[in-house]
Amino acid sequence: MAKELRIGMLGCGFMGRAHSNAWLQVNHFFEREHKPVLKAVYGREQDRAQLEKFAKMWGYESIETDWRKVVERDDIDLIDVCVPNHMHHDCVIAAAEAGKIVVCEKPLAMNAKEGEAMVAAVEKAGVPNMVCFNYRRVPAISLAKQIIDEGRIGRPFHYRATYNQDYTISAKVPQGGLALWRLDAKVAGSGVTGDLLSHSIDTAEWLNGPIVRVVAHTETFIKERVHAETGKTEKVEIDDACMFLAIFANGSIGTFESTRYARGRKNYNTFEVNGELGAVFFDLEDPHILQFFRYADPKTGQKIEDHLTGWQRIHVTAFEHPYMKNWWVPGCTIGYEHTFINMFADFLASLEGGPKFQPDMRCALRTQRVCDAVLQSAREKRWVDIPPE
Ligand code: SOE
Repeated sequence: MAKELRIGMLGCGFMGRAHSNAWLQVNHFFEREHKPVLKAVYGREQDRAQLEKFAKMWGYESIETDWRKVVERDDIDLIDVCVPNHMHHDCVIAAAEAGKIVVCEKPLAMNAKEGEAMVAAVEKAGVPNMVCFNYRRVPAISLAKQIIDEGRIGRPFHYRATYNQDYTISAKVPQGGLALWRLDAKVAGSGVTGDLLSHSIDTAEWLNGPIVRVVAHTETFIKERVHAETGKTEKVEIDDACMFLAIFANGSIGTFESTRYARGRKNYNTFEVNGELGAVFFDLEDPHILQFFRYADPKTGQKIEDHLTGWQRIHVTAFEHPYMKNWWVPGCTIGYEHTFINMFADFLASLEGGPKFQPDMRCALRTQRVCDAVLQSAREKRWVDIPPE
């Protein structure tokens, strides 16, 4: 029986597009009882032209320039928070208090203190909630999770993650404004740590369990940039690059590297996990491939015959692979936008009595705590422990 799920979208930028597309597409590929309806979208008065264009392109029934009005409307069931990070806290708490289902873009918040208040609000209200770490729903990453959970790499020793881009190398790139708020610490909270490493940390903890200790170094290469909104040259307060070492609860050790100054790298989100029996490697710039190295059979302990040992490139497009039976025929790839569709399909399934959706806000708070510990470590130049939940 179809059930309307009336969406109130907060934000009309890059993530507003990715989410709107996913809400519109999800019923075309996944059988779900809920039918998303794009009811209203919020954007700032000063961005009205963009807001109107956005509403028209995606088919929103109405626009609002005061986000609280969207939250208060009783013809809306779900608030989707795609505004910049400094607004997540207020929007999520208001939405929870209004009894709405709450979806929030990553990272959860500006810091863990804000995140704690958000988790308390959604849990007090008892509303379904989720945070959009969309990369868990890349089929090849889900397959890596399956392979690890099946014991096929055995005891893990090393976890190695990178998340590198190159779009801020020029000193002429301004900070702030609709397009570049991620460079403005007052709006983003942090630089690559919150924006990019939060993805790597979410994936790492999902695949390899909790991180318990970190030591980090951050760098800001360009110290001042023009602010797009004030027109003035202002100090850059974000981390342009961050590297940290991590110790996992399972005894394995990790390295994490992220920068927006890796000339040539656009969205180079990679991980490799090396275990006793095998290894997996993934690169988001080659998203439909999972590399798998098999050293020994996990059930028998028997070593793979020498002449067959080697890295296997698995083209993750078969019906048997995660999510792929809902898409095309084997061999036909899917892309970035589909990760959001897969994610909302899982979230709708959880609303309909399916498995509990993860990451919810409580889970994303852990990622936030690791990010905070990384930044604290870089500031204080020492190892920092991450408190257990
Ligand atoms: C930044 O460039 C960014 O858009 C992140 O904010 C996204 O979360 C990431 O998926 C792609 O890169």
